[in-house]
Amino acid sequence: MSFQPTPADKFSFGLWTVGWQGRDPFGDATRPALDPVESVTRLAELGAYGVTFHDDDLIPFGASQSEREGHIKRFRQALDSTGIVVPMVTTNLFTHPVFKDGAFTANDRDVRRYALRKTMRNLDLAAELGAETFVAWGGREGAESGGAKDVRAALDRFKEAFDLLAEYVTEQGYGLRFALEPKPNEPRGDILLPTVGHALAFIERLERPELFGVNPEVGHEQMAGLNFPHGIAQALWSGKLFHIDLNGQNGIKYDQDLRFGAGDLRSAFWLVDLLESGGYEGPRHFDFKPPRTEDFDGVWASAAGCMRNYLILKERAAAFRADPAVQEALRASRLDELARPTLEPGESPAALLADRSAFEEFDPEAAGRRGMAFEALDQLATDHLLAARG
Ligand SMILES: [Mn+2]
Repeated sequence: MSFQPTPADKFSFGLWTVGWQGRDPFGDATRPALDPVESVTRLAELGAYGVTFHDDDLIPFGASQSEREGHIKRFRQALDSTGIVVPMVTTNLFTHPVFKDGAFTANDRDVRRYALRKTMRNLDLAAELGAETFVAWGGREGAESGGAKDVRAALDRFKEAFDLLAEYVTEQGYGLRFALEPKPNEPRGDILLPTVGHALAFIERLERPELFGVNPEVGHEQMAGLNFPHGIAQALWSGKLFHIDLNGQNGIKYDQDLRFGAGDLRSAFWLVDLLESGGYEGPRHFDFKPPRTEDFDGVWASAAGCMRNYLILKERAAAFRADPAVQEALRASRLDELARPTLEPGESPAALLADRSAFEEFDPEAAGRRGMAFEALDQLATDHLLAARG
């Protein structure tokens, strides 16, 4: 197996990932700025199919109109010459001090209106570049202290913002859908819509819920101690997995943004197994940060590693699913029974009450003694993940 990525694998990277200069709360940049044109060229050579960006990644904050046009023109030329596409665009509503208390939910109304205008301008650019998904990560939408934010009012403002943006893309005829990106904390002490579940519930309160899904990030759910594949499964079940951010994280600590496959490798195995079998057709998007220890050789090694690890896990998951011993173990664990509806077609509460085998004749003690055979199944998964089998 070469594990060589091709555009058919639909791997994409944010310009801010390979372009991260290594600035953190304790240290200065360890790498110079990377020209977006260089990023596009190198990622194409590595086998990626797409790049994504925040407005400010491509066009420096405060650039004049003519400077803006120049940046976009150079970027378009790089896309055209490499065949790289832009499947997703997002807006930076967190770096500039104006967003220190948030954007769509800032207490200052004029900041909220400015954030909407900055986003609408970027929606125009996203549509112009053919993006299908517009990600909204509200990293500054939150608080450090209880009295500082009326969360119910902030959620009203959040809804107001997304309803307005959905109205705008509908009026403009843009083929864009929104993907909300949950995160529990960092940079704010507590961020609104902290998990996939919170975001899914919020979406149902919007005026055009069909235009909204989620963009879950591996590390963000794991920072909350949650099972990422379970969150992805629920997003798929809800028809809301519009986009995904793949990376690596070691448990409940700061947002590590490791390359995909670093961190919780078992979780990554189940994630790839799910994405490849669960009907997800969108980009396999990497949102990671090459550690600040690395020079540019390390940056490209890290980016290549994200794709290689995905392809290795894809091959391992396929081997797991194809193994007759695994299929037997799945039956022994009664996954086929879970897939069968609990009720007969059209069975009513009265019919269930009349079924003596369901209660009066059911032997809970005997059922309680039955083993579930999950350990043998999970060991087969471990064997396949470690390539100790097939
Ligand atoms: Mn992250």
